[in-house]
Amino acid sequence: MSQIVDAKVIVTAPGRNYVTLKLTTADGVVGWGDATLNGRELAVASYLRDHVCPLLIGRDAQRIEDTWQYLYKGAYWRRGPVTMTAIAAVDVALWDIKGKVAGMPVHQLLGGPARDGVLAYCHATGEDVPALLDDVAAHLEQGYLAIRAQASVPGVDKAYGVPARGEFYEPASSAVPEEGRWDTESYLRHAPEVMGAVRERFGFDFHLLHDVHHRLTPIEAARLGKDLEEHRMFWMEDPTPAEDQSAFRLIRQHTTTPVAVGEVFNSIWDCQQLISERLIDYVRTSVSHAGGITHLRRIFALAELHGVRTGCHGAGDLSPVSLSAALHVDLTVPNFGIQEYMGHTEQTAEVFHTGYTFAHGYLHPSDEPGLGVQVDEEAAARFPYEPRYLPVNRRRDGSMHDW
Ligand code: KDG
Ligand code: MG
Repeated sequence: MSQIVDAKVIVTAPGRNYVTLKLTTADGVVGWGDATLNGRELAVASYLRDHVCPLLIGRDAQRIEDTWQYLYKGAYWRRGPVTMTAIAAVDVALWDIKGKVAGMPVHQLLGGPARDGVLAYCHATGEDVPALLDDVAAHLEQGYLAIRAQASVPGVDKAYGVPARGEFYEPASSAVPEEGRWDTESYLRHAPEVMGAVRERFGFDFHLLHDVHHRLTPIEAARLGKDLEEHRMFWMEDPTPAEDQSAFRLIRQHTTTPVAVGEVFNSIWDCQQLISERLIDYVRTSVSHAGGITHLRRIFALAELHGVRTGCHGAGDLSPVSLSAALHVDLTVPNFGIQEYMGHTEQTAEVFHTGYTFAHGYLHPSDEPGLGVQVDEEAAARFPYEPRYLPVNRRRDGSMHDW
């Protein structure tokens, strides 16, 4: 028995807000978990501080599954992003502790590597097509084998995924949500042209991905999927709002462009129909928003049964603790597909010290015991929390649209 003697929540903003859970055992072993929920950070911090941390003191740190069930079933109010992000932070911190106690990296505890490296996709962006093509060229030069391409859309201000030239993309940028304009018809005309320009210039010897970010109706998404077929996409991500699982059947009936969804999912119940009816090709749930390593593996096992592959969300608002944990899982699951790798800012790296590496298109988790990540608490204290919200979108007539 290795008792948890301390549970501490750290809120810090090195470049952006992150919530981190630190668990300490009676033997002095420390485990880290990511509890960041973009734009709703303090809700998870409070859930942990006020309702979870007091329950952890005195529990056996080795009993990961039991603690997961205790927090999930014990809350009575099940699922939801706040609850599942909090449970994820505890779960990941306990896997970190178990690895450190065993003297093994977490991927060894999960069965050991099932592949040599984790295929990663990066983000290439441009305010116009020539700028995007320059960015794709730069990423190919860096060795990436898979690239997500996003460009500005005529008539749409602040297109998703496109930063100002030379800046790191950070959509949660202001103390009240910024408002953008959205134009579906313009996007549907423009997006296939952009992907065509990328293929025309660079050919087909790398994977090309695109994120629709939940903005289309099923029939619009079906049309986009058909228009993208000639460009042989690796996937079309989040074509429609993700909570409507049966919408994906309509998309499926019309196009062979592979479909990925899942970054807003927080439990297996969000994707049960999508997976069991084979309505998607990739499930993109994350370690930190879907109940931690324990629950993510359950989702991925269900996906394996139905021929669906994985594609862990890895945006910058998931902390390096979360990315480290995802890489350990990615290395071990048989139905792994791809891992998003957006990277983090230099300020973030001052607080989170990681051991994962990138080479020739593949990420490699750390071989240190546990997750292989350290959090510098003194550095964290230098970056106080600031309220930052994700933007919202309005259509031309002023009505709300999905962001
Ligand atoms: O917090 C929201 C981001 O994580 C999301 O907008 C990023 O869509 C995203 C992606 O695919 O990385
Ligand atoms: Mg996305």
